[in-house]
Amino acid sequence: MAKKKGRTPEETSRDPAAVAILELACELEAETAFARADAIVPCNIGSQGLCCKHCAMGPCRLVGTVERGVCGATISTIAARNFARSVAAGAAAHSDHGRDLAYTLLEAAEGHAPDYGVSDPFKLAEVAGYLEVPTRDETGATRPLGEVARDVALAALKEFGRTHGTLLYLKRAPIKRQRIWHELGIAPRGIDREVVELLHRTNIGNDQDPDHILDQAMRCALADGWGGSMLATDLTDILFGTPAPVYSQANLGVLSKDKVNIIIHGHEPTLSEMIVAASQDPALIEYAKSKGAQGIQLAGICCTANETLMREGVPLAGNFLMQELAILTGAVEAIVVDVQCIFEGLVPIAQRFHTEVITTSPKARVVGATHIQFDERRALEIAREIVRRAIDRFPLRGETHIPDIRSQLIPGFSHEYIDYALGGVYRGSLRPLNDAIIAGRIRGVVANIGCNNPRVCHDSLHQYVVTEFLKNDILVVETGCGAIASAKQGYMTPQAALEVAGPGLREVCETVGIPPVLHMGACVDNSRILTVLSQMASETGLGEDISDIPAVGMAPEWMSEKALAIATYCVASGAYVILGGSSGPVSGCEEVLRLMSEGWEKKVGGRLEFVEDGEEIVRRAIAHIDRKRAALGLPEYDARKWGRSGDRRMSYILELPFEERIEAVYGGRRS
Ligand code: SF4
Ligand code: MSK
Repeated sequence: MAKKKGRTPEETSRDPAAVAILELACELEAETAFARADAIVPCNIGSQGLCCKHCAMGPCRLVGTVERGVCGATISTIAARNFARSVAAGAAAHSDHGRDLAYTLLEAAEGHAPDYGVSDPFKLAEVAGYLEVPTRDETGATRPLGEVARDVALAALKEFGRTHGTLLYLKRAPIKRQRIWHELGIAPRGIDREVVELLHRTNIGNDQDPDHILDQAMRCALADGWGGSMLATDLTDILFGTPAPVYSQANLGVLSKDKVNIIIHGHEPTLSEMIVAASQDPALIEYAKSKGAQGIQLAGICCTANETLMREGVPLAGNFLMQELAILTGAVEAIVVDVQCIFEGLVPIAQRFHTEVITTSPKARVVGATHIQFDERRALEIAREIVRRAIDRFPLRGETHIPDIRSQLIPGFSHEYIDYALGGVYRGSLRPLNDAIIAGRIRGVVANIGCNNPRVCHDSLHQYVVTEFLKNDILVVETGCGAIASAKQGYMTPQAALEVAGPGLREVCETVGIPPVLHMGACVDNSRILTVLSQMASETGLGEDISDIPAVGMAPEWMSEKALAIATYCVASGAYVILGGSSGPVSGCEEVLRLMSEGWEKKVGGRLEFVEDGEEIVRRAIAHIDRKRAALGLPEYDARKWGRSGDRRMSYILELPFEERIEAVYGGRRS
């Protein structure tokens, strides 16, 4: 930070823990992503989607009077192709993650991965139903769990290379939505096929109709949302359990001054779940003590963090932009990474401390890191080896700077738990949520998801938009690094509803005992949001399709191609989606911007917009919610109708001394 004139720490992040460490980075002259972002001026042509480098006749930069590339490609074709290729990359990343989980389940079911098993047999049976795997044999007897698990894994793998028909999971969408996909010809077939076809179509000399290219971008993204990502979520639940509320903490203050700190970072839960188990191994805890530590503290960054948080309550050290900052505390013995969102900048920072960067995936190595390849067949053994290595680093630890900042949170809101919380064990349903929206207690729903981006003041847009939505009685559901931002802000406790939420939302949260911001998991778990929206559309009162629901999706600080894939599958599922923080990757092409907003709205009922400013994001989102309410014939939202519930008066009254209680209730009259 110190070398270049850039933003001050306070201008760089809204998170006080991050600001404290950024001040330390200035003192140490340590380089972080924030400093690199200040030093690198983004390419004005590439950032608008106006540069094509798909062949060696280019790269062609379509600026000034240049209207076509060497091959004759127009600005619209180039911008659409660039966007589509990002969607393909994002869909590939999520879906490949899902494939790995299918292989893990298969290995476990066939007895080759003894450290894994079926943790949620109910979910296994449900998924078997979707994948047309019988759970009973010809005689009607229940098939052994291992056999069903094996067949579910094989059926899941088949979806990646499906040769005929469309993805089986599409039937989980509302009927009307399925019809739209089939009529438009964008119902995804094999998951891999859609990624490959999109890359094929955007190769030089192929699809040269931007609208048609974007249709395939939707089909590919749908293969992610209703295919790879949804499978990843379901298979993770089968293997490690379907999340339910747990208690945890968030921010750098969860690191321990006295214990061995191990950070898990990346996306896949297969190794991190084993590291959770290894860190609880009494022999390893004793080993840590033998090295002078008081124990072992695990903490997570990014979506590996979200996976282990949701199921095990492993605390969150921070979101995407805090991976380097965690090392700068000087208190991290090892940062263990698998795939996606891992900074190459971790190694030079770690080399200034005693921290070991350990890569584990055969798909992602980093020069200068230690590579310990993960193998499901020896999962716990490898996890133990990693934990032991971290412990060995503890005596090398120097001065530490752990900010004493952490927030409480209650994560774990799978769609199954939301059903249960709202409807109880015998009649789990989203009916109460629909009713609250119909009555106007809840004005609508916002899904706030996605990354951080150092081009934006860290967490600032997440914090701003979420606060505004809560004040406006809008229930917020979250995943990914946006969820971690809210967790750090303290919005994921039921108490937050009393302090921040508007009167109607507060009533609902008080009644059900839920936070006003629900943590639904990692970035692959946006599939859970699709499931909730489908269920809401299936209940009566809010139309019959996702596009009818007063809901908006957004990623105000997005940076990853995965966010583009997520945004596109949400739009293709009928949602209005806003990507924030910049003018967007196709801002140089009016036609493509129009195709993705008005064009997609006409075709699929959802629209994608790029909006830089937080206030404008909130304004457009609320306007959309109110428009959808009006279209459904729901009463106009009116905050004055709510907030005088008996509960609140009762809790206030019960705290009063007896005489004052009588006064409050009867105005002093006693019979
Ligand atoms: Fe240029 Fe066309 Fe080649 Fe792209 S595909 S680099 S526009 S010649
Ligand atoms: S980790 S994709 S920065 S949400 Fe899923 Fe966070 Fe975005 Fe990576």
